[in-house]
Amino acid sequence: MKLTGISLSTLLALGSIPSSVAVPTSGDVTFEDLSRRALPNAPDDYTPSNVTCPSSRPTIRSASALSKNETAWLDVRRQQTISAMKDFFGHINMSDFDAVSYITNHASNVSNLPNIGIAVSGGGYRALTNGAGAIKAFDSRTEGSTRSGQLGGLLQSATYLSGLSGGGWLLGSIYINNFTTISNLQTYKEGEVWQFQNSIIKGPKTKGLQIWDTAKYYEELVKVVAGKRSAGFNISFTDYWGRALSYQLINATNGGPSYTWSSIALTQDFKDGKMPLPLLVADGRNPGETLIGSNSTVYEFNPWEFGSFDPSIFGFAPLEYLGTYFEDGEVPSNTSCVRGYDNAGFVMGTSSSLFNQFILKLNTTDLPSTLKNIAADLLADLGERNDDIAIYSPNPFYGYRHASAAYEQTPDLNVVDGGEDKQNLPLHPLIQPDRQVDVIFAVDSSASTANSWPNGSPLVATYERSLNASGIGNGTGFPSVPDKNTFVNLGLNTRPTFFGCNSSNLTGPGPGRAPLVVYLPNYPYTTYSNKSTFQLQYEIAERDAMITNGYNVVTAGNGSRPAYADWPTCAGCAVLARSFDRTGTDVPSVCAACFEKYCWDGTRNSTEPAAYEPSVLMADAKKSGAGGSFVVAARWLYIVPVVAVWAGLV
Ligand SMILES: *[C@@H]1O[C@H](CO)[C@@H](O)[C@H](O)[C@H]1NC(C)=O
Ligand SMILES: *[C@@H]1O[C@H](CO)[C@@H](O)[C@H](O)[C@H]1NC(C)=O
Ligand SMILES: *[C@@H]1O[C@H](CO)[C@@H](O)[C@H](O)[C@H]1NC(C)=O
Ligand SMILES: *[C@@H]1O[C@H](CO)[C@@H](O)[C@H](O)[C@H]1NC(C)=O
Ligand SMILES: *[C@@H]1O[C@H](CO)[C@@H](O)[C@H](O)[C@H]1NC(C)=O
Ligand SMILES: *[C@@H]1O[C@H](CO)[C@@H](O)[C@H](O)[C@H]1NC(C)=O
Ligand SMILES: *[C@@H]1O[C@H](CO)[C@@H](O)[C@H](O)[C@H]1NC(C)=O
Ligand SMILES: *[C@@H]1O[C@H](CO)[C@@H](O)[C@H](O)[C@H]1NC(C)=O
Ligand SMILES: *[C@@H]1O[C@H](CO)[C@@H](O)[C@H](O)[C@H]1NC(C)=O
Ligand SMILES: *[C@@H]1O[C@H](CO)[C@@H](O)[C@H](O)[C@H]1NC(C)=O
Ligand SMILES: *[C@@H]1O[C@H](CO)[C@@H](O)[C@H](O)[C@H]1NC(C)=O
Ligand SMILES: CC(=O)N[C@H]1CO[C@H](CO)[C@@H](O)[C@@H]1O
Repeated sequence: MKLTGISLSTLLALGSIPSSVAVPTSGDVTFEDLSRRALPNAPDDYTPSNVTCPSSRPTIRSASALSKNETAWLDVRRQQTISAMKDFFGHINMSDFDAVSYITNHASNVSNLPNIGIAVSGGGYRALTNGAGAIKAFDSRTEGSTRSGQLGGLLQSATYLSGLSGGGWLLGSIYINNFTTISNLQTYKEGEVWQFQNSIIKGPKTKGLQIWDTAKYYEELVKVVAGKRSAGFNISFTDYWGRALSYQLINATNGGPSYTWSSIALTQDFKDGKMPLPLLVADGRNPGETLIGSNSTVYEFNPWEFGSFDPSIFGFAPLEYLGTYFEDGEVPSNTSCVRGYDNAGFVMGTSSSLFNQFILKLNTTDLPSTLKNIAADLLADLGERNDDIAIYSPNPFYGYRHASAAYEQTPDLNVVDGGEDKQNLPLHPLIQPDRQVDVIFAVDSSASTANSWPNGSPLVATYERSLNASGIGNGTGFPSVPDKNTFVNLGLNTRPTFFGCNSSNLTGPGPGRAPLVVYLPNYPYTTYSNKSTFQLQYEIAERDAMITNGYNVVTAGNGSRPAYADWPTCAGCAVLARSFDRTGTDVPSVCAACFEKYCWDGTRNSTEPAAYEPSVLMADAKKSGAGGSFVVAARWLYIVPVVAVWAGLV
């Protein structure tokens, strides 16, 4: 489909679409200049390079506190979130409780105010699109999202936004493209990002009429990765995978080989605290082991650092200087520093390295011969049991005396998909006591049931891990959650549910020291959103229908599910819950009613449930008038084929 330069409204104006069909705002295209984005600041494109170390040489630091960079940034960010929270509560109906004044009155001591985190799960493009719908609903820049009863502004109020695997692709798409909006990502045209109709296996199309030559795409992937290899770095299949992802998420023409993850910290809007702190999660495979267990190390990439709060490492390396040789936390005096290792695509590929296995096992007759040769070479080098790892070599924690022996002694780190330890929601960075997060909006697009729907599985995994308080849990706290069968039997995977309302019933360091978790499970509001994790091609209409469904997931039907008409109010109460505790404020009656309704009450039913097969909830809702975003979805599904037929493109 080629709509280059023609906006949808132009097509409509030409009269070939019935004027009774309203134009969705996201289709009213203004093609934004994509050159305004994070920084392509790597010294030599994809190849990491030796550079002179800065005068204060990079070091590995202990995880015993937040970094100085984060601490300083938080002061700036928290001022921004105060006005954002006032705006947010300005359009949330809190009945006779004046939440705006509450925020104003407590603004003199920011630590009394809510500290919000948002977590977007893994699950391939399903998780990217469903998560995108969530972010779209939470973003005050989305048209209509700040009308009464909408959740727009929650993103602006949040301190942290975490993602892993497919959720990490979403994070990268937003942050590397200068904290752009989902609406913008949806309207970028052919030759730009998010053209998921072009399979990642076959590569993007270039601008204009020419169809991208798949062979040339693979030649590029190989050539660019070869540069890194010939500079002396060990590579893994994730290098190729990260390059391929970059054509979908960063730049369709050349895959943006010089964009680094650490450059996010250098952009002015980030420094000014105008966006939440992005946290990307990956897992570590313990040295000498091939299975990823619940005690595997969880890493985070924040804009300044790469490392882990887990006792196995308990340290952080400066992200910009990843690839540098460290010994016991120092760069030896005769060694130069390395920059450019933290390529943004490589970082996103690392968090989603589960896909390595999938691609390597694709029916090989479907793969171009270039890829078959790469696969064969790599498997010969690494062995099949190493096909899903990203190699981080040299290991920045080499010789680091505070790391466990296994990590201290290994010359390279094996980093894997952030969901491989079953914690498919990136909660780990948000439950670190130092971050003092009060509430986590957890958007779960996991394929946990046989039909690829969620069933609370990532919450169970994180809860169980946190129980090992003196070991791998290392001081993290988490609300008590029930087993997966209970999630299904009680319908906790069909609607928003709060866990941890009772702040004295938590694991970890003590009362109130774990966040309230708002579980937002993928559910079929307007489309069957349980696509396969390994579906790597989405038509534009399918992509947009998924995004709209995600919008409905987090708004509980956007005002169109009568039993959940109180949802925006109750989301507001979830934001305030821990703050009420700290300020000794009586819970207003409107919130008491919300907690009564949305908090898990401790009931269990662990009987094996029948097959879970929910149906689309609002399939016939399209004629019901203005307002609900499900209406927009229905219009989209109608409009896109009409436009395509009209333009002779099908
Ligand atoms: C993508 O890369 C091409 C080639 O370097 C460049 O001309 C184009 O401006 C880039 N696009 C964006 C949106 O940055
Ligand atoms: C990023 O976006 C902001 C807000 O839209 C804009 O003011 C800024 O100029 C952009 N930054 C860059 C580097 O283009
Ligand atoms: C991090 O903080 C140090 C000072 O502690 C500063 O020199 C450095 O520029 C900061 N890094 C970034 C990316 O802001
Ligand atoms: C706000 O919610 C209350 C119920 O809590 C309801 O009675 C009232 O009509 C709502 N106000 C608006 C403006 O929606
Ligand atoms: C700010 O609030 C926190 C948390 O309630 C409290 O521990 C701290 O003492 C307060 N600081 C001041 C200066 O009042
Ligand atoms: C993880 O658990 C396994 C089995 O319980 C154990 O053998 C291994 O030593 C543990 N690894 C670490 C790093 O704790
Ligand atoms: C980078 O420096 C290291 C020594 O610090 C050296 O071994 C390596 O060959 C250099 N790489 C390149 C590409 O110059
Ligand atoms: C692989 O693909 C080919 C052609 O697409 C098909 O004929 C063959 O049956 C497939 N093999 C398997 C094992 O799926
Ligand atoms: C590459 O991997 C091997 C095997 O783990 C290791 O001995 C070597 O030091 C690594 N090379 C670099 C440059 O990290
Ligand atoms: C409180 O915690 C215990 C486990 O410590 C759990 O069994 C119980 O269900 C929890 N109750 C609620 C309401 O969360
Ligand atoms: C528990 O769940 C099972 C399976 O869904 C159901 O058949 C049963 O009625 C439930 N029991 C109760 C007490 O609700
Ligand atoms: C709270 C807690 O137990 N923190 C520990 C986490 O692990 C490091 C490294 O083992 C310890 O030093 C901390 O005390």
